[in-house]
Amino acid sequence: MTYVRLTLMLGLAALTAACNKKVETPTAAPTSRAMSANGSMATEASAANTIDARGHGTVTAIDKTGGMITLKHEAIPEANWPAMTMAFKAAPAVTHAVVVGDKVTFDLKIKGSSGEVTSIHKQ
Ligand SMILES: [Cu+2]
Repeated sequence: MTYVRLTLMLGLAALTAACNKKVETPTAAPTSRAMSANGSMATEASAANTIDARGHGTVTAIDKTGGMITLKHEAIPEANWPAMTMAFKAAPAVTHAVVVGDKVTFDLKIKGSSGEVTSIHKQ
């Protein structure tokens, strides 16, 4: 019984670790450091409210099963973000609407240092 419980807990821990890993993709990590160094994103975002913003950029990666899209985007003044490449949460309607390499205009809901692409259009 104890053994089963322990295995379950370890399994959950592994799952959680995998989840965290997914959020902090290799592309997102260096950019968020750049943002903190810049000072703008962290301070602006820790206000905890959601910011609606529009961005322009290029699709560099799509993870349809994980519901993520990576965009090399231009500066987003609404969020005080410099130009960067980062991963965003995205619903299937977004991840299926474009392909890697597309130049796009997108709408964002930004919370903290992460965001979700709520709609996307090829430029
Ligand atoms: Cu960004």
